Amino acid sequence: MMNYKQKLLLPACAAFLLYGCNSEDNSTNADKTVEDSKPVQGTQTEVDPQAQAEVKDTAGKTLGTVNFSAEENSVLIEAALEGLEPGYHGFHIHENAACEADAKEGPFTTAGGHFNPTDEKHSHHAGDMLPLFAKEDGTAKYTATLDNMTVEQLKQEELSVIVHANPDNFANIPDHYETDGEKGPNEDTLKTGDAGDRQACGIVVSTDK
Ligand SMILES: [Cu+2]
Repeated sequence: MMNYKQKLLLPACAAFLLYGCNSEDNSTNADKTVEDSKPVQGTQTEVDPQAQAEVKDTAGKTLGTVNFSAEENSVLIEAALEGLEPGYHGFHIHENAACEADAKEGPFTTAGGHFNPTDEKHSHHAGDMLPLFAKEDGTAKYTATLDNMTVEQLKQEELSVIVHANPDNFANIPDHYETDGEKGPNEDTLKTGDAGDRQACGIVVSTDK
């Protein structure tokens, strides 16, 4: 298992992988990120995720990578993305390994619904994750630890990661809201969290050689 210091360094290294190792992107901002995230005492801890997803937008541009690492009884999820609209974005694991920007029903719709092997309502789906927050400059750094999914599922179930246009309401619609006489969250909200269009997608792949 990872020691304490390695855990601390992981987010910095995720950013390093995105900005530092990709020699095509050498903007001032990227340089600053590398400078800020220098490992202490010259140690070079490598991120060692068991699964990852390269997230691309509807134009096929890579926005960054989402890494999944096993922790004790949970999954550490780390992402460094750019090119997003500032603000909160719904962020989920979806049930199909398909990221078709030109899908008939709309971009990335072939990724299907949220990964939900136990047939739960939204906010209890295995694929429900904390929202992604993009800063004014469109970058997002993300670290979360969840136990509603496992690394084995992420490696084996042929899944994808979706970044939505809107925030996820986690179906938290109090009963004083009604739609067509129905109090609280309606069926659609219980499926999707009303997170809206699918703006970016990445197929989850195992990093096993
Ligand atoms: Cu989603």
